[in-house]
Amino acid sequence: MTEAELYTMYKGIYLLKEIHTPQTLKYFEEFSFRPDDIIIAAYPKSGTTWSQEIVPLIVNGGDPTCLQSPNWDRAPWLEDLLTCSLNIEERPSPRMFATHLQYNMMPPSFFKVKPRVINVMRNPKDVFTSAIHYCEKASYHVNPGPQTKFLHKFLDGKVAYGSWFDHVKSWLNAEDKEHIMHISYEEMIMDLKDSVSRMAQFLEIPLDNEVIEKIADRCLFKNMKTNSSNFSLVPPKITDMSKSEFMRKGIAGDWKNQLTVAEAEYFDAVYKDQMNDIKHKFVWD
Ligand code: PPS
Repeated sequence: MTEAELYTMYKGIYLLKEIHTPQTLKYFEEFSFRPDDIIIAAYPKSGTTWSQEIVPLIVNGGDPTCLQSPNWDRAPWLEDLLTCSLNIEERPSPRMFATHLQYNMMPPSFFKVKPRVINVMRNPKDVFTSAIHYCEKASYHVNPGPQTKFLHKFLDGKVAYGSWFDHVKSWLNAEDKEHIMHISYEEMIMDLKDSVSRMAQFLEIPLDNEVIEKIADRCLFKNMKTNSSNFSLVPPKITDMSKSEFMRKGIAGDWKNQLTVAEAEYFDAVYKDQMNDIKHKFVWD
């Protein structure tokens, strides 16, 4: 199916017609935040689900019972259809959410209330690699087709949720920096314990070293993979995990197995051009 059939245009970016209906987007735009809400902001395939596992564990002092509900319920996407029916207004604080949208697309209440945000970023070449596998199995995404063609769409932001560059730059350039923590997938891969500890500190949730270690261990790829309450619950008609699992490889640098030399060089040239005004030091640079 084509972009016209599967996607809708929202503030200049493609969103998924099935998940982001006009009713859902209205709910999102009118959403009222609380100061102690916690938001995970990540471009798709950057570590959203991973953070939807870590943050609830931090909030619940390491108690794994909070992981019994699916990730889309324990930290729902603000812009998703399902979220309207979760009775979020009744949830006790601190509520946890995720979003794949850019900073400038957040609703007015976000800018007034300034809830805490954990912004997770990942090497865009690995985001692309993860995305091509995901789009092949998810019926609500346009089939990626030939890799180079999909690469151009990805770099031009003609994919669901728009441009990786616009997304990352929007959160890095956000005002009120003190309520936003930036972390990368690669830092989490390199030292998960330190990443959990930094997230807990940012959220001002004191945790014993032992609890931090327990959370980090539980959220290792091999251990998280066994938590069936994550994406493995999605019916095969919607996401065909027989093509590749949602928890696919969970590594940094898989792009080396995916991109041709010419594709990687083209990617680097676009990256250099798009990111030349960004001072943030990324692990992958
Ligand atoms: S989504 O669909 O946007 O919510 O996807 P998202 O969760 O952001 O990203 C999916 C990728 O994250 C990997 N993942 C992990 N990597 C390391 N450790 C842990 N615990 C972990 N959990 C999820 C997942 O495998 C996808 O990456 P790839 O490269 O495809 O394996």
